[in-house]
This record gives sequence, structure tokens and C-alpha cells, in this order.
Amino acid sequence: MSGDNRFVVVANRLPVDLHTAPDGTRTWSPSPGGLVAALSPVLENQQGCWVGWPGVSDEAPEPFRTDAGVLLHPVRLTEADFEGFYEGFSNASLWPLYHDLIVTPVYHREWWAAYRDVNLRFAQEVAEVAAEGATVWVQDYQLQLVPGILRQLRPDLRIGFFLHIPFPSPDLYRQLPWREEIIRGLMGADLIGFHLESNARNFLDLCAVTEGLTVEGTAGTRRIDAHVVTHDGHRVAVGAFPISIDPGSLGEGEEGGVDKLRAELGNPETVILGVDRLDYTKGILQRLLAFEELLESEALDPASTVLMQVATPSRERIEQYQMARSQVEEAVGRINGTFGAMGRPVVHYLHQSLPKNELRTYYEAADVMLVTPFKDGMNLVAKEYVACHGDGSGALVLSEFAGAAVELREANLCNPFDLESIKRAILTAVQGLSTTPDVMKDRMLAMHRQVAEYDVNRWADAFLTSLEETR
Ligand code: GDG
Repeated sequence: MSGDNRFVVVANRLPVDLHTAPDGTRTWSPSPGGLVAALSPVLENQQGCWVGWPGVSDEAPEPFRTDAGVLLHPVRLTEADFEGFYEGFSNASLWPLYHDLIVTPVYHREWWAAYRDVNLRFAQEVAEVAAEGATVWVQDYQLQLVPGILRQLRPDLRIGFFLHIPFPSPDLYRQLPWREEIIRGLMGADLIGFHLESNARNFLDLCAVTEGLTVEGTAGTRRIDAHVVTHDGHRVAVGAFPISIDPGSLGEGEEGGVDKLRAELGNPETVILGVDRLDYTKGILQRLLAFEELLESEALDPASTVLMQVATPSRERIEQYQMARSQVEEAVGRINGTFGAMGRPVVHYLHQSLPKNELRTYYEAADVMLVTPFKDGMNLVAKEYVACHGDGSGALVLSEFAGAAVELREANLCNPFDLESIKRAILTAVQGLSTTPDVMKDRMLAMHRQVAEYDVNRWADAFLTSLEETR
């Protein structure tokens, strides 16, 4: 059985939010995001459909069309599915493994069973809605078995897979009890995309070690050089497609918003900013410790410097996330207790999700942006900051271990495992803005050109063109 959708995106999360009015009336509304924005034109032009979980357990609204004509097709997950598949296997097994074991992954057989089961259901839903010969684009680590299952159910489909997080070295990956099953799942795709060439390499090396697969050459598509391997008689292209942002999605900055924000902060000379999901991979604690040491040594003056940290709530029921939050909040309290004054904290901390246009004002107001993950697939925050500084103002401190560091070479790079390195990068950025403003401006403008030119539409277009070329 097949549906009539020529282009299907399948992701763990459907781009919708549930709103409950004071009288209890509930409505689902499409939620904007980079991926949705990038894929909307294709989805709209091709009678597209998006398959995913609506974000609330034990219920799913009927499929509905957005105003732009995109069909949203909810997959229902029970509370138990959510715990085993999402919180368990996806976020307590795969997430730490794929981020180089920053915390120790936990492998439970029942979580794996839930992951397999939920992947099967996602694949079955896609198989029902996709038209004959349709293109299906599977997103991310939660759905790595979908390409393989889908190929069995619907060999007529053209299947792409994109991994939004890093892919670790085979030496680490080999500890996963179900490594062969995941490789087989991914190999159902016609094209597997990673952010970086190094991620693609790690995956291909793993296939060589565990399956004896060797790269047969490169398929010179128009957009990229993909590596080609054959698995069970099926040719698979593997390549790097660094994701980017939709500069337009940050909205318009509020008129006078930057001055207002800086005034609220007490008009400090230097505003430093961090914006992250509260995740242990993001290195929030380390950056606070580096900042604290710079205050202790008087390299930074608490009377003229503030750090704003926005830490968006994330995966709050998982123990490692609770620990990360306590450590961050303890450090914020300690730093303010030591270096703040009444009504004048040094660290302004929010554990909230802010509207996008407010975030834009924060980015614009920040002299120095701190992006210090231990490991990150790409890191869109770094690119968003750069996109908001088209006038060449500001400075970016960026971890060497963020995928974004491959493109944003002009940032102040640091090793997040080395506090001295983070401190050096922060100081170089703060001081550079006053001692060598022209150099700093040139560097920011070079990064801005990169982000403005290679935006998220280019990313989606490169992937989908390469996927078509595998036909
Ligand atoms: C994964 C990979 C890869 C943050 N706080 C607020 C808010 N945000 C938005 C940012 C940005 C997004 O969330 C975060 O994207 P990142 O790329 O920084 O990080 P992950 O969430 O870990 O994303 C990552 C990405 O997938 C894409 O492939 O780059 O490596 O881990 O857009 O602006 N947005 C709003 N309020 C907030 O408070 N509205």
C-alpha cells in the first residue's frame, strides 16, 4: 500500500507544539525551526509530508495540513515507548556514545527492544504515506533503523539519512552491543550524510572493521564527493554535508533592544554570552569555571564584565542532565556570591527557553560569545551569533570539538578540556576587541560571509540533489 506523498521527512519530533488555553482547549500549531524552514519549500512544492512524534505521550492528533500545505503525520508513542526509546536508548545509550563517552553510556536490552519497536512503527507509518518512488529523508540518531526497515517494506523508495550529531571512532563504537544492527539499519539508505568528513570516515572505518566493507571509490556528484560502499548488493553513498542556519529565522531585532538590554545589565563594558540546551556535552560548567578563575586572578573585572548564560531546559528526567544542571547552578551561585554585589550579579543565568527574536537581541548585545562544547555535531548557536554580527562587531570563542570549527576558522578556538585554553581564548577575545579592533572585525566579517553564503537552504539542497543523483 502506498500514499500520495512524493517527499517525506521523518524525524523523531514533529514540528508542532501543543497549546492549552486557560479554559482547557487544546490546539496544535506548527513550530518554526531551522530544519522546517529549510525543508518547507521542498515540502510545499512536492506535496510533502512530515512524519514524527507530536511531543506528548499517549496521544496523537489526526494528521493535519499546515497553512503552507505541508501534511503533518503524527506517530503515537506511549509513556513506556518514550522512556525506553527516547530517554533510554536514544539519550542515555547513543547520545553519550556518539559524543565520545563524555559520560558513560548505559546499555539496557529493554531500551534496545523499545528502540527497535519504535523504529519499526515509524518505518511502517512512512511506508503508508509515501507515494510510489517517493523520496524519504530520515533524520538523526533516534531513527537509525528506519532506512533498513523501509528498504524491506518499500524497495521503490529513494531513502536519505542525515545524522545531526557526531559519529565516533570505531574504537569507541565497537562497545555498542547492537552495532551490527545499527549499521545494517543505516545501510538501507541510498545516501548517508554527516556534518563532517571526519564523521563519514569514522563510519566507513567502522564498516570496514565490523563488516569488512571497503570503499569502492567516490561518486562525484554535482555537489559533493561521496564515498561509495556496497552492502548486501545495495550501493550506498556516504558524504559530508555541514548543516547551517536560516539567517531569516532569527527575526528582526527589536528597535533599541540592545541598548535596553545592556542598560538592564548595568551598562557593563563587556557582555559575554552563552546559549545552550542544558546538556553535559555543551561545556557550560567548564566555561563558568574559566570565567571564575579569570575573575579570581583579576584578569577580568566584575565591575565592568557580565556573563549571560541562557540554558534551555532539556531531557530533564535523565539523571546525567539533572547532575549537569546542579553543577552549573552551584557554580553560578558561587560566582555571584563571591564576585557580585546586591542587585548586580556577575553571571545572569536563565533556565528558560526564550523567543527567537529575544535571542537575537542577546546575540547582538554580546561582545563575546562562548561556545565551548566538549563535542558537538555542528553547533548552530555559533553560526547564529556570527549571522547577527554582519557589521563585524563581536568575537566568537569556539571549541575545537564543535563541528562548526571546521568552517569558522577565524574564531578564537579553544580546547574545552583545558581550562587554561578556555581562559586564554576568552581573554584574547575580550582584549582583542579593544587592542586590535580591525583584526577582530576582519575575522568576524570573514565568518559572516561564510554563514551568509552557505545557509541551511544550501545544505538541504546539496543533500537532496546528491540523493537524487544516486537514482
Ligand atoms: C543538534 C546537534 C547540530 C537554544 N536556546 C533557545 C533556542 N535555542 C536554539 C538555538 C539553536 C538550537 O536551539 C540549538 O542548536 P545547536 O546546533 O546549538 O545544538 P543541538 O540542540 O544540540 O542540535 C548540533 C544540530 O543538531 C543541527 O544539526 O548543530 O551539533 O547537537 O538554533 O538558537 N531557541 C529559542 N529559545 C531558546 O532559549 N527560541
